[in-house]
Amino acid sequence: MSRKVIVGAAQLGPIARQETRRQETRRQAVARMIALMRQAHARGVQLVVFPELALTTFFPRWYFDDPAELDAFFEREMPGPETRPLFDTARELGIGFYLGYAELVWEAGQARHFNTSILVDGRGDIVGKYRKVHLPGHHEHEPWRPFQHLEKRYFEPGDLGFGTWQAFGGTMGMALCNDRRWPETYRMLALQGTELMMLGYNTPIHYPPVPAHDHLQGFHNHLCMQAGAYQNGMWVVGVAKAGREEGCDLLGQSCIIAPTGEIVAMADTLEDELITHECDLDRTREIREHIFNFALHRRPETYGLITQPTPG
Ligand code: CDT
Repeated sequence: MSRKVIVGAAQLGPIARQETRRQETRRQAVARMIALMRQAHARGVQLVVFPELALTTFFPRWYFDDPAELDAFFEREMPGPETRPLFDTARELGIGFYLGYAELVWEAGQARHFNTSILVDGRGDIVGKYRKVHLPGHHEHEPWRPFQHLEKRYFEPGDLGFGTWQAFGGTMGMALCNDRRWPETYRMLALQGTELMMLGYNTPIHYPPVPAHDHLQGFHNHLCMQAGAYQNGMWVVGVAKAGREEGCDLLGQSCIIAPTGEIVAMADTLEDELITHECDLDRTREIREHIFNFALHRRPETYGLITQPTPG
């Protein structure tokens, strides 16, 4: 059986806030994603990867003190009335997708909020769910910033760990945005055999605490994903929500990275754009059976500190 999967990275351009028309923004975003799925299908794609929080504007850039206003950005069911067309299109075209969204679940009478992604197969069934582990930003309103990054306030850290799923002829892994900057993410997935990691992101170009790094956003984006791919011998598909969204510039540069660390496809706009590549999952072996043969070369007995709480 072929171990090649044609993957599409479906970058999205900006999504407007339109706070009074909750359903409308979702419908528009979903319509744009379906157009990308149809384009992908025409190019033979089997799996489409969408960005993080792909259904709405990147709302952690604002401070909300009204819980109802905040919760309007969250999905209470998946699929729900506005997102069902994505699942119907997957079934119609026989292609799967990864989707990032804000998830609100009720447990024991408590509302819980997660930054979540799901993996949907070509029958339109959810086969995997991941909740973002590394939440960046800050807890409190910091008016000195030109925009907020309140992920730490609005989401709980993911409680599902780093999982893998047998789908699309291989072992699939998921992560979200800031997770890509942490080597532990890739290693946790690789130790479970992940062959292809999907990751959506929303990355502001301006980083208020250290603006001297603004010009390095693109470099750091590729640096961490290319290193993660190579050091763990896996395909990495990183997909942006890009462009000027509500006055905030978001990085583009969505890309597909081979297990050698090479970028094999990259978006060259800041708009809705599909890039594709035929990913041979057996290419993971070039790395995993040689330079990063974990069984042969890892020395976990010397890595204990990595799983200890951070000193200080
Ligand atoms: N969405 C997300 O995780 N964004 C962060 C921004 C930098 S930290 C404020 C990222 O790692 O790209």
